Amino acid sequence: MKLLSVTISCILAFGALCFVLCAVGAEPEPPMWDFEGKDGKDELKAWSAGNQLAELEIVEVKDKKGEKRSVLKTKSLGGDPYMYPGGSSGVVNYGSIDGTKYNILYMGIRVNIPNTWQIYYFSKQEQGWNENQRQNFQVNSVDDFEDIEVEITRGGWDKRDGIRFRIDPGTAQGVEAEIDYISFTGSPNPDQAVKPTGNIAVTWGSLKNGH
Ligand SMILES: [Ca+2]
Repeated sequence: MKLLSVTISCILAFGALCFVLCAVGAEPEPPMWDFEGKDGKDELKAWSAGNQLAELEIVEVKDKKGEKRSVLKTKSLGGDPYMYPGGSSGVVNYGSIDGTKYNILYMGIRVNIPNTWQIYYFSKQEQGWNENQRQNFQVNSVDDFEDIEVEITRGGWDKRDGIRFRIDPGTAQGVEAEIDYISFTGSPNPDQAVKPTGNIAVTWGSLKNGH
């Protein structure tokens, strides 16, 4: 009888150990927002329009093909607009991002004027919203929504973790931005995907060099 109870105890202990290891090993998915449905509107309540931005709102618009898209809409009111997805500069409601695994920012965007946008970030290795942890990228999608892919390397994003971020939708006044989604794992609606026109290699080169 004692042997049986020892055996059961061992099995239970082993099971508990496996459970703990699984929990520790489970990696959080990086955050993704597509601004669809009621969840999208609820989610937006957590966001902060940190500086020089018209109110963040979710609206339904049509793309060039006439397809409906639910988008985050805002407008820059100065040369340094920024917003914190899923929180504020101090707290966010998503698990921090591992830059060694997720170093490409995917966004579906339509704008009224081409402009330079920025991503700033905060990491475990460098706990400040420093200029070093900033990457610029060009958004030119005036005619229709485009799926932008930005490989983030500046400041060592791709070697850092514990990351949270902010988006600066433009670096000038008067940029009207319609953002269909923000993701680090690709477009949530690949059937709608419209790649940037022109030579992709050139586009990528300009993105990578757009520091
Ligand atoms: Ca959307």
